[in-house]
Amino acid sequence: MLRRSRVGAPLRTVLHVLVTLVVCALAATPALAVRPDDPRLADVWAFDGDAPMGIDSAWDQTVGGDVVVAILDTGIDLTHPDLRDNLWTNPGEIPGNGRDDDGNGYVDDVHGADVVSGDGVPQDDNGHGTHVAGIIAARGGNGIGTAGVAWRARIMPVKVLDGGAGGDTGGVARGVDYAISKGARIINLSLAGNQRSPVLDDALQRAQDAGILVVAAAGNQHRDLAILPSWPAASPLDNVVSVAATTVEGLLASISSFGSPVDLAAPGDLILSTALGGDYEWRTGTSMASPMVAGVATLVASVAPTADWRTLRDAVVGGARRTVLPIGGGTLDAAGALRRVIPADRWRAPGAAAPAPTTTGARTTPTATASATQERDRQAKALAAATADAKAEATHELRRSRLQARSARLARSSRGARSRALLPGVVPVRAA
Ligand SMILES: [Ca+2]
Ligand SMILES: [Ca+2]
Ligand SMILES: [Ca+2]
Repeated sequence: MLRRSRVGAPLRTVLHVLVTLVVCALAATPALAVRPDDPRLADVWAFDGDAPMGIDSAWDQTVGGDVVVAILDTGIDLTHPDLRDNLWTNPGEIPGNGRDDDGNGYVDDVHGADVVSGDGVPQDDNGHGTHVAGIIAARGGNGIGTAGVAWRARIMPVKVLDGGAGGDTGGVARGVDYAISKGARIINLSLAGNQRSPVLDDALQRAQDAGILVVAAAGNQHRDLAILPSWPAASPLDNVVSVAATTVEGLLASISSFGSPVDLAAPGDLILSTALGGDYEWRTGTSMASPMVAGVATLVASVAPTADWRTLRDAVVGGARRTVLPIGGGTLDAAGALRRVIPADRWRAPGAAAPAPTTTGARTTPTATASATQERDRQAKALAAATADAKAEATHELRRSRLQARSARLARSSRGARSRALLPGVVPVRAA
């Protein structure tokens, strides 16, 4: 007894010191790595250090947490190795039992829904939504491909556009309601139409009432939205943030719409992201700029768990860089956005968060970046030329089979198709 007590006391002291040391070490070591090791991350110019959009400093603070971001698009490639681990899961649905367990009208909608076909499988048959999803939340730090802006966030794919990347505002409105009902905090709309739609207006109002921020592409018609608006980019609702696209030089992309209704500009020219079949590809458009902003809003939401669209909007718009571009607001700055919600004494300084930089490629000077981009541009164009014929053939074939299927559907139910086309307040939209 006495002997055990004599030995036990110093042991307890040693253990106490060890535990204290471990606790102190844990407290001093931030939980997150700064820069993920994904091999193709160096090919995403928007994430090349802090210069394009402040991403490195942002990743020192957060990488997205469990925030749910809804992507209303052509669906996503549900088996893509760089997306599947970040998929949102519907807690109310038992997978694969052929039943609509949560009674929302979609059977087995385990990872999102297809509101075009009315089923629970938002599989992408176009590629647009898969690319957009990768920009927001391709899985970072998994040793494959790229990383998204918020690379540990939760993706909720909602298919509102068909295989030809077209749709109507009735479908988009159903997608918005799905996202509201399933707890998304941010909705990305990389789509636009030329006509305003009361049906979509009402849905966006419901999103505002639910506290959701909606990020919308300005459109690719290179026009002044103050004169010729596109929708929902020009929506007067304050929870709708519209986004123009910029190039690596910080200029407005030649296709991008602009004007005072546009709230932000973000990288949208030759962006590398996820593609169908587990692949990667470069795309250009305001469709690529919108998810950059949605991703940053997701980062903000992850450090402000109770914030609604007001705080998220204030962060992305108020934290933007001043610009001379012809838009209503500034250019996207992920670090600037986070500084609006993280107090200065809790801001992690560069380099303080990780023992050593994990950058896979050397940092490039602006000149080197420009020439690297020209090279990438050349490569992308060469690739595009080489595959254009095959794609045209495939598109033709797809269009033909789709037309046949459509004719068959119309023949089966002409009354249903006609009544859908005549729904009041519904107008066409397209991927942007
Ligand atoms: Ca269901
Ligand atoms: Ca089920
Ligand atoms: Ca990855």
